[in-house]
This record gives sequence, C-alpha cells and structure tokens, in this order.
Amino acid sequence: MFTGNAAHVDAEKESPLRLTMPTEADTCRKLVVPIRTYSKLPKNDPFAQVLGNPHRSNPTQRKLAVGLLTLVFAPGLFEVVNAQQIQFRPGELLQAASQALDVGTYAIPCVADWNGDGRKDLLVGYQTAGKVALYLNAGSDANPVFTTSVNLQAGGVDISLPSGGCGAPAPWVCDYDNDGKRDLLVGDGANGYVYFYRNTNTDANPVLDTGVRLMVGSSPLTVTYRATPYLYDWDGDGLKDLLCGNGDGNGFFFRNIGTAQSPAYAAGTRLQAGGADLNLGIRSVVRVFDLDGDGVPDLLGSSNTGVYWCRNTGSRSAPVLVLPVALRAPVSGSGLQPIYTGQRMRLDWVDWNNDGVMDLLVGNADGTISYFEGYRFAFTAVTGRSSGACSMQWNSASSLNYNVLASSAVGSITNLVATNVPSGGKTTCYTNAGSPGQQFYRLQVAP
Ligand SMILES: [Ca+2]
Ligand SMILES: [Ca+2]
Ligand SMILES: [Ca+2]
Ligand SMILES: [Ca+2]
Repeated sequence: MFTGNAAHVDAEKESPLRLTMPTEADTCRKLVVPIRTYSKLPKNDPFAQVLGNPHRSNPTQRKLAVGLLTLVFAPGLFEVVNAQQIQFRPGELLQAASQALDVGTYAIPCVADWNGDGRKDLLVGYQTAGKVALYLNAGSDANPVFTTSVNLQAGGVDISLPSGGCGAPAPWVCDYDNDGKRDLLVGDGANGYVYFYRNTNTDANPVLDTGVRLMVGSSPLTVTYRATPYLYDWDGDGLKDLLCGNGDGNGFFFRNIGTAQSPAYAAGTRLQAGGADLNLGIRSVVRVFDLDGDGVPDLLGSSNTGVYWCRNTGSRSAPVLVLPVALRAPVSGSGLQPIYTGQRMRLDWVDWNNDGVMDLLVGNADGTISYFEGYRFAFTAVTGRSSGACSMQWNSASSLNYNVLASSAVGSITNLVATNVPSGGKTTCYTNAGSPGQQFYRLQVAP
C-alpha cells in the first residue's frame, strides 16, 4: 500500500523533440502531445521494472497511454500504478438552491439520469424519513444544477424503509429486468433486505410498482443490516450479479443464477481481499470500475473510516482483490490526506463534469454530499528551448506543492531543481533554467 507522498510523473525529453513549440506566453495554455509513453519504456529501464505488470497491458491501455506520461506511487515500496491512476482535487459540497445540498441525515447518493432527458440527476436515500429524495438536474449534464427535491414514490406512496439507527435507504438505479427501462433497487437499513421497484411506465416518466423483496431460493435475501445494493457482472458470465455492502463492512456477492430478465440468486458469499473477507470498516458501500486503467476492473468502497481501492490483480471474470488502500485528497495546509468527511461515508462514482475522468461523491452523516473531482496527475506540456531552459505544465490540485527533479538519464532522476512549487490550481507551470544536459524530469508532490 502506498503510504508516502511520493507521487511522481516522469517525462523524457527526446531529441529531436516531437512537440509543438508554443511561445513562452502560450506555455501555460496550450496542451501538447507528451513525449513518452508507458509502452515505450525500454526493457532495461529501471522504471519499466517499477512500472511492472507487462502482462497487464492491453490495447485500451496502450491507446490511452499515448496521451499520458508515467505516474508512479512510492516506488520504494514497489506499489505501482500507471498514468491512468485517478487523483482527486479537494472536496467541496454539492449545492442545491445555491446552498449546501442537505437531505437531513445519513445521505446515500446514487447518480443516474432518472427522467431520461440526457442530464444526470441525483437520488439520495436519507435516514430522517427513511425515504429517497430525487433531485432533477435543471442545469446541464456536465454542470448539474439542483434546486428542490421530491421523495420517490412506488405504488402511489413514498418509498419508505426502516433505517434502523444510522442506516438509510440505499438507492441503485438500473434496468433490473432488462426490459429497456430503468428501475430502482433500494437497500434496507434496518434488515439488510433489497427491494426491486419495477418501472411500469417509460424512461422519460418512470412510475414505480410496489417494491418486491429479492430472494435467495425461498428466503429473503439479506446482508443482516445496512444493505447497499449495486448491480455488476462480477464473474463476467454475462449476467449481472448483486454486490452489496452491509453494516459490518463486508461486500457480498450474490451470483445471478437466473436470467437477465428474471434474476435469481445463489446464496451470498463475502468478497475476498488479500486472502480474507473484505472488510472496509463498518457500513460499507461497494462499486466496481477500473481505477488504475490497467483494463481490469477494481473494487472501490467506502465505510465509516474512509474511501478505499482494492486493486484487482486477477482478471475480469476471476477477480482477485488486494487489501483495501485508502484513497487520498488534498487538504488545505496538510497535503494529501486519506479522504474523510466524517463517519458514515457512502460513496458513488460518476464522471460528474464529463471530462472523461471518474469523480467521487460521498454522502455524509449530516445529510450533505461531498464532491471530489478526479484528475490524472500528468504532464500536459513540456517545451524545450535552445537555451537549455525547459517549460513544463502539469495537471495539479490546489492545496499541494510540488518538487521538480531532473537528470540526464531516466534511471537517475534525483536532482532536485525546484522545491515547493505552489499549485497553480488545476494546472501548474514551471520553467527550469537548467542545462541542456537535463533531459528527463520528474514531478513529486512535496511533503
Ligand atoms: Ca435527467
Ligand atoms: Ca426495467
Ligand atoms: Ca454474473
Ligand atoms: Ca470528471
């Protein structure tokens, strides 16, 4: 697990440069193609060893890597990711009617285009009334704007489930019965049941039927308490399975042994991570996507204690998860810190601002929702000059400082040429008036 602050980006300046050559004034505005890709690392390059997993590369990764430079976490610990690893900018609270969106207590968010108008909406389970609030998006898909909410109804009345202490209904929007129209699953806080609410109308105007409890054989499916359902084809057999967090912090896998139209479930088993039952800390939520861009989906989860990534070192159809690693985000004055917005964090993932990078939403105990914008820590421009100076620009986050290291060889980029370069916000620029001998650069998040 990476525990230090040693996030690096490495760039090689090749000769002749294959870059566009912006003027000095352009440097901070112009995105140019980077100069080196993961797949081009020579076999004897020590970074090739650090980057490792040559067998994990795939066509998608190579294609994506063309626009990116290598990114290495804590190489001394041999914990490695590539340039697709998502980083986060500082958290901020989602707004509704120009103030912090607040559903009351224990928010459990799910983002989906509920009314099919092409703009993402927000559903939030909340404990105060044991209901599910729907915020329709009055802005755009890339810049959601919320004003008021209504409680979602089923069978003509508000969906209402017992929360049991610090639980809340946990919504998940999906086309559960594969009829082409989105439906709703909701997890029960008190009893660990999961309910299916079928959409009997249209995608543009969903009307939900009375909830039906999911079953395992002739018994109700349950994770004991604090069910947070999520649908994903975990074993890659073409049928979506039910994954579900619970109050004890586990992740349950209910394999779909029915059909796409009529799911039926085998008895639940606990997901494994690091050779033991996955435990994220109490009150877990699980989701699946490929955080590090190696072509194999990973498990992402939240709990009372943090937001975690379990990297999948197996395959799409036979996942093997490593132990959870806490994801970090900048905190003003404290650098990168494990993401923590208070107890009872319930996450969802979505590309909130439509920039191609997944973003993180965290529902909070006080009813608010925190938004952490995802980005990729990478050089976006590196410009050599005849004087030997080198201007560089990289994707950055506020509340961080950076070190710049340089060398004439890729294997020994240890010469600090700048320390504590303050963040420029979403991008940071720096010009090194160094010698032409410095051909390779690395960025490091300063302690
Ligand atoms: Ca919508
Ligand atoms: Ca449906
Ligand atoms: Ca399956
Ligand atoms: Ca995004």
